[in-house]
Amino acid sequence: MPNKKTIDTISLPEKVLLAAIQYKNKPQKWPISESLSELAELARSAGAEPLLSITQKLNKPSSTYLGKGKILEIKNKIAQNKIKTVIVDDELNPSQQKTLEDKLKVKVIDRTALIIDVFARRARSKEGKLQVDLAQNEYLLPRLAGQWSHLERLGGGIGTRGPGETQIETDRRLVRNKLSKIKNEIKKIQSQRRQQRALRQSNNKNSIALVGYTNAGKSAIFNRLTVGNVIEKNQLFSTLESTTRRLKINNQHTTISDTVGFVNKLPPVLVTAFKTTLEDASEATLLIHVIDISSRYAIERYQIVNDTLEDLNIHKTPRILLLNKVDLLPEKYETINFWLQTIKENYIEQKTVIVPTSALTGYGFSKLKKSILGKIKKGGTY
Ligand SMILES: Nc1nc2c(ncn2[C@@H]2O[C@H](COP(=O)(O)OP(=O)(O)OP(=O)(O)O)[C@@H](O)[C@H]2O)c(=O)[nH]1
Ligand SMILES: [Mg+2]
Repeated sequence: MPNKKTIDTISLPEKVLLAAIQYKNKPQKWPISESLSELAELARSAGAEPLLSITQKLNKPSSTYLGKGKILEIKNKIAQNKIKTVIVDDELNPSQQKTLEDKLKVKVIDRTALIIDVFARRARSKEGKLQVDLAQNEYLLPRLAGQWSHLERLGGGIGTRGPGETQIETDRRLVRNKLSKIKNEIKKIQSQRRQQRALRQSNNKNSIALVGYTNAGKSAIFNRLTVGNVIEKNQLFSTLESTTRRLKINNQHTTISDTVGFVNKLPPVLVTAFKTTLEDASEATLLIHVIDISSRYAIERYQIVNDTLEDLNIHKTPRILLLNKVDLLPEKYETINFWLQTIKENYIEQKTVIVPTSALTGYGFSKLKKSILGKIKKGGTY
């Protein structure tokens, strides 16, 4: 029989409520239900138990993110369901977050902090941990200022000087010092990585990177192509650090890198912090964009990845599109043809090579290898 002490020390998942705005005038990538179910998945990945979700139709977020009535409704739900934390589906500014916490009397986390938290849980290597640390501190810095901004806004005077300001300055200085230390360490790792890459490039001029939405199957494709052993798991952000292996197809040599996945509203602080890791994609001469074709929102995710590649300024790198997980499609061939047609007609340039694959069964891999060879030859640099 476990004694009471043992029971007390078992940490139960934190019960959370999810809140989102359904924007009336802003076109959204997908229905609010899908955005919320992704937020719930992220929350579960961070060890929380999403119990309820609440949405409100608004033109834009208010100074308290949601309207007064909704906040009252949330307050009641918090009391009824012993909710410990509210997670909102957008990035909050520091004052919105503070006001919401004051009103709700529970912790309020935004989508950005949640994604950073998931990354923090997944980071294993020194590089991964440093990059997450960088993102966390970059996220914190403006919010430290925000914590005191209500005093600053009062325009000084009694009660707004002294400890408050000194505290902000001390906190800011500490965070800035930490940031510069992390950046220096990252620079060292970056220069080692660059040397390794330069060495690889001196042996052969071509390199491939797998890119795509998180959980699309990049690592599974990588493992099957290279007999690699990177983690492939049915969870968001399994891969944080990129891995590069040699790839030999019909006596042609190249290298291939597995990279970190993307997600809707990927926080810019993470994109910046993961620049070193993403360099393998930036430097690649061929991108293999992996799409989970079994997802209802495959097209939307494809577009989100495209937008992120554009942000990284690598959208013009030659590309092969993989329609992965075809084994999960109900009527395989008909659905593949439908997709091929839809994508070709609406979304991509006609000359883009599209290959349906299954990393599970190996379907499409000989076509994939041929396509890689085709790109290698066409590219001329290979
Ligand atoms: N049925 C099926 N499952 C697949 C296929 N490819 C990958 N999976 C599964 O999908 C899940 C995610 O695969 P990963 O390879 O980890 O995905 P990823 O794109 O690397 O994900 P992150 O590293 O999190 O960005 C795993 O459970 C895989 O086994 C496929 O072709 N068919
Ligand atoms: Mg992966």
